[in-house]
Amino acid sequence: MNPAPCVLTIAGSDSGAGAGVQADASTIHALGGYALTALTAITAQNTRGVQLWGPVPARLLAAQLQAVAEDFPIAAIKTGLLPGPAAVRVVVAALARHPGVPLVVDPVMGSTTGTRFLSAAGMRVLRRELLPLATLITPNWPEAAILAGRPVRTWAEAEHAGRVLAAETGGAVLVKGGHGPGRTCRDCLILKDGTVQWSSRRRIATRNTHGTGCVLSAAIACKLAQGRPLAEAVARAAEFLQRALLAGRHRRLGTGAGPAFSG
Ligand code: PXL
Repeated sequence: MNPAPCVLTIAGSDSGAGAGVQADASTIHALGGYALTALTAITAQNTRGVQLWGPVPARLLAAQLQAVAEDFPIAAIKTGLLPGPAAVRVVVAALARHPGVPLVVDPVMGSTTGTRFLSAAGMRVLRRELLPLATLITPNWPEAAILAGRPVRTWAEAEHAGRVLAAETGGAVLVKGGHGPGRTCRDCLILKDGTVQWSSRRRIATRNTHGTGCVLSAAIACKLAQGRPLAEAVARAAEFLQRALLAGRHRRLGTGAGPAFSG
């Protein structure tokens, strides 16, 4: 049997384990990968929101990235919460050790409950230095609007923002449709060559949506590590998330927004 491919997640800790590195690691293991983790920040959090959070010192983040790089064959990488310019720069420097390894960047800016994680300065560095290295960027509507510098209020505007971002970064962009209106969730994938692929799925009525973006980007990274081409990796990851949301839709874990994937 082939060994599980190593997938590195560079992300924040969620003590409630619905999002962040905990969601990434459970997703990667569920999909047959082996999760390596480099923590960027720690949040004191439950299903009701973030109580307190803080960044991991840049030196400690750099040391985690070096430790895993020295000892494991890393087949794909994803980034989630990056708390500021120093963390982004450390990640960019570490990526030089992994040429040709697929990189999924989930441009996490804050929590749905309103805590802001990435500073304006961090955002500038992310845009200039990290996004151009990404195989795929996975913004939701608010993130796509901020990164593309234009409003995203309709499906057409979502595609437009995605095209702008793809042109600017030279990589592929998945504008996720979870924030859109109606009974279907429509994701827009813009490939490197400018090809646009829309995919629609039934929106699942559930309060358990915490960590959807983390689960999706981790699943995409895992599928890429397993050798799937990008569009297929995205489709299979979205199917995994859909099944997880469906399976957990009535579960009550915590009193607020429960985890999107709970095993
Ligand atoms: O879903 C974005 C996100 C990512 N990472 C961590 C988080 C959150 C949202 O709350 O807490 C650690």
